[in-house]
Amino acid sequence: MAERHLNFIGGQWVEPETAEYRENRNPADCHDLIGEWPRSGPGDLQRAVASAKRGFELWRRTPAPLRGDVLKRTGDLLSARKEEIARAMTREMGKVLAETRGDVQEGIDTAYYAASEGRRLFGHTVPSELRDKWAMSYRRPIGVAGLITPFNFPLAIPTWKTFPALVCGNSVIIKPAEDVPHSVSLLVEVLLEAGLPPEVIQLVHGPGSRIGNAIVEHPDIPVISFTGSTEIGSRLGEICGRMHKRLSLEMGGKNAQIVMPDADLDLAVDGVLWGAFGTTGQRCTATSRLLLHEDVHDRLLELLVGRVTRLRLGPGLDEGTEVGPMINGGAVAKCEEYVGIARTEGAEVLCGGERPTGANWDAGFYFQPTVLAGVRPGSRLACEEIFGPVLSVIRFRDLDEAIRINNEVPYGLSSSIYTRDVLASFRALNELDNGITYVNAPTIGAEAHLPFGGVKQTGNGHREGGWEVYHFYSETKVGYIDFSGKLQRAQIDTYESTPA
Ligand code: UN1
Repeated sequence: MAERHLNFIGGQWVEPETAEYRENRNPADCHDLIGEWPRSGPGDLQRAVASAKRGFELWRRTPAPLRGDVLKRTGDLLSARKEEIARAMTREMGKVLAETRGDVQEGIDTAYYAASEGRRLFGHTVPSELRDKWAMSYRRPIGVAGLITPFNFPLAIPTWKTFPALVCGNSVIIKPAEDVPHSVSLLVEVLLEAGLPPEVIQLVHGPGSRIGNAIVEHPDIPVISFTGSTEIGSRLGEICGRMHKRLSLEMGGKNAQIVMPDADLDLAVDGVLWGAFGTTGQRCTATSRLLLHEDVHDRLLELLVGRVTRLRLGPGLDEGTEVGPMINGGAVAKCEEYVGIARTEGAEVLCGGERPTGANWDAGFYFQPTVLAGVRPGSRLACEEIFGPVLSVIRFRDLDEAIRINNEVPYGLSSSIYTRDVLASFRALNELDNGITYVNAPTIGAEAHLPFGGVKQTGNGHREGGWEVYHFYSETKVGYIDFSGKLQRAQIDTYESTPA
């Protein structure tokens, strides 16, 4: 019988009220049953909210540097358990071990940044226009934060949201993607061991349609952070707009790598291999369009296809594997569907395009790394997010055209340009409509201490990571202190009482 895992609600590990559980299986081998996790019901969330409100009352009064100390210990514990957590993550999510180690490292980096932010959380002190009066802004916690996290970074993305929310003094209810419940269960274990008061965190497993929605609809959860599809993000936006909630959305991408004629082509090939096929293409930041200048188009494709066909597909736990399985059958089917669309749109399948078949592959959710050439700007393939190892190649004539093609999609997360021309690099930084642009590096690989996010349909103006996220999880308050001992009226007495 599979091991049953629990929710963490009200300071304890508890069964869901529904008594329903969902199997968590290894996407590299469906016969490998990892365990069963709750499919919670509305009553579970209700109890989580009641407890998180108690947790908030305690935590908001804990000095921020002490809140930071909990995150420091969390970073230490994640470091000590890095290998174990990485293995558990690869087993449930599929990506290769080097990447899940990186995923844990991103959590560690986020923890140490958050720990030190507990000693900053800066406000401003500014002069008042009146005599003997001070004016300052400072930051207050908001309340219970509802965090809804995706499958592709099973630990890092939950830490991007949880750690800043906690350092700012909020309590947290987290609902991880149903395909990867184990990683967040381990994270909650670590936070508790690090000394987080139990009611400050609640973990409620379950379907997005049930628990995710209930979190967003709940009147006592004033701040929501969601990473996932643009379609769901739009629905959450409507609900949060109606309820006047603060909402951070991190959604789709259709990220392009541009290769100029003067680029180091070997470096550009290394970049696109990692950007397009790392994490089996399942990153919001994945390279899904390769824009090639006509002078290097054929040469680069020749180099690229040679390398792609040699990529080693296999279980992420095998050290030799370069590309792991996808998360589930639906993700594989979507890749197949887009290869079909490519054919009807007149693109050419240069390599891949299918699931590998045979005894080695049937138990896992594999799809071959795929390169599609002759993709037309504006076509479905060029504009829609696939979230898999499928790369669309587009030819361009000059930088103006490359910039136009980059910008004519609904998304705007990351972009990249390979060139040795300093003028072209800066024009790209200036004119590509994305939240992140890389020069001579792939579209993936954001670092934890810089703001992360995108423009257009990718986001709603907020950023995760770095210093900006701390503004999202705190409310700015202003204090005026008048020590003149008399009534001073702003705007009116300002000039009256002050000789010019
Ligand atoms: C995501 O793609 O969903 O920049 C997050 C990167 C990683 C995070 C990606 N640090 O690729």
